[in-house]
Amino acid sequence: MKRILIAGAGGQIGTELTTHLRKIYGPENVIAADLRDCPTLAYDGPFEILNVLDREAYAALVRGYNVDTIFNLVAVLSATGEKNPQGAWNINMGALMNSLEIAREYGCALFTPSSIGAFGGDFPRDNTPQDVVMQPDTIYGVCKVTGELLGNYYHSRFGVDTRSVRFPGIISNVTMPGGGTTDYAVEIFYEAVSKGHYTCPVPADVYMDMMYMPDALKAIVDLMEADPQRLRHRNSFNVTAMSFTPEIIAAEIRKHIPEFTMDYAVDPVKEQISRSWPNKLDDTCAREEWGWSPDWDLASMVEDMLRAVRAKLGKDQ
Ligand code: AKB
Repeated sequence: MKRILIAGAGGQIGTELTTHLRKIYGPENVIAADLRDCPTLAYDGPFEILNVLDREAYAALVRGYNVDTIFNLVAVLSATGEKNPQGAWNINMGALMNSLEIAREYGCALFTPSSIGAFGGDFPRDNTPQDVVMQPDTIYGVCKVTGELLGNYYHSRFGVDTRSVRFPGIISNVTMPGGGTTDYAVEIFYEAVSKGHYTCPVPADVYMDMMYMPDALKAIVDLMEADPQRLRHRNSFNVTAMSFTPEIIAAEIRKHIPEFTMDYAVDPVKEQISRSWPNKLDDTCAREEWGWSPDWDLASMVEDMLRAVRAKLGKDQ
């Protein structure tokens, strides 16, 4: 990776990935692009307004900056996708097809995240294997499975260096996630610090895989820098760092904020989605093929999130 374009850089992963990659590869070599203006991303490196559905404009950026690696982070997430499935398909698949075609034409490597949302149907919920039948119940999942297949197809058919991980819920304290089923695991910190109370939209007993942002950034860089000879899989690797229910994360927060309370107003869409996903992934293939290993567990993540959110909300005195 020498000249990098991050499409959808203004989102939850993109804002922190831009900063992270600029530290490693040099600010001038990481071009952030988003549909909306993002002044913080323009501060220390190139930023461009880009509608990824406009293939000509997208290709012109790749040509103009002599890009060799594309990160396609444009996605309508699981819960929002169910409000307008056709719109979600058009955006998610339009962004992916343009990214694949441009990567093919200009010889770029391409990273597009997949998700635990790619799973669904009848599959082992515990220690979900890397290779299993995937029959997702959401349009988001349908897009992710299609994206995985297309990524592998473009690799085998055209030799495009496509790579991907199936991200769990990403927990971070810089940019809020939006429209996902796992968003509760971020919102809970802001509500715990500001109000001491959270009303959770996901049922108390549902386990989902989660990961703290520093591990997500590490996974992306380690996979993209991995020796291709070692990769038996490409699109997409199971990765996880922790798995918990709303009750378990609330109990962990209570170790730091004993008066914290939580009740439930379960969103039926989020309930149905979350119950259709794995409880916990088996990420052995990622560990064996490119050395994946997370640094953060539930206890260390909660401690660090509370410190960061308290500072952000001015509640750290
Ligand atoms: C969502 O909840 O839709 C995302 C995801 C797990 O892909 N955070």
